[in-house]
Amino acid sequence: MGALSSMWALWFFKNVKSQPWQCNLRLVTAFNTVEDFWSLYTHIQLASKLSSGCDYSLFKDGIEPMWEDSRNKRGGRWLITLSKQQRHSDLDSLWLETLLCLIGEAFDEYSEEVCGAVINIRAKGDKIAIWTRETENREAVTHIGRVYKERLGLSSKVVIGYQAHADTATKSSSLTKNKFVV
Ligand code: MGP
Repeated sequence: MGALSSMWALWFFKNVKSQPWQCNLRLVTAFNTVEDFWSLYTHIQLASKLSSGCDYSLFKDGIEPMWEDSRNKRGGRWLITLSKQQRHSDLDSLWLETLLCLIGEAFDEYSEEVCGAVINIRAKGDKIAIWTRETENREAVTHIGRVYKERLGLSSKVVIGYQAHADTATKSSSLTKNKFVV
């Protein structure tokens, strides 16, 4: 079996508006081998087939996919925002590449800064993000951003931003300021 460096947990979120956000979040399963990753990936719905309001999250085992977790609360995310059209053309391949970056620990000595990744299926435009532990670790954050952008094959003309969860959680408008861009 191809052992992974970390144990990973897949979570599913389904928006039931009558319930508090955290009650809609469910742990699906955890795995730590390449084979178990692929059998899970081929068994579940493609992200593009989920209904609006749903999320998948893949996080290191023991880290809950929420701002409040002690391993997330000082951190932030590299956010990829997609157009509505990209759900059909790009979403599934960008998400799979994101998952492979995570389980393959693609960020060199900074992979330990990675907490997980989230995909939000939304009518207004889907989002994919990698969450990291500590916004103040500038070198780690920017390295992860540069590698991630390259792995996704994004053009150098595309700019992606990193936002602190503390800012996202307290924002009053729909725009959170970027702490870093690559
Ligand atoms: P969202 O699901 O991350 O994005 O947050 P969406 O639906 O695109 O909305 P937008 O505001 O980014 O345009 C939606 C809402 O879910 C947030 O405003 C919070 O109320 C709640 N929520 C999301 N996250 C990731 C968390 C979290 O980590 N903790 C808590 N307590 N609530 C969260």
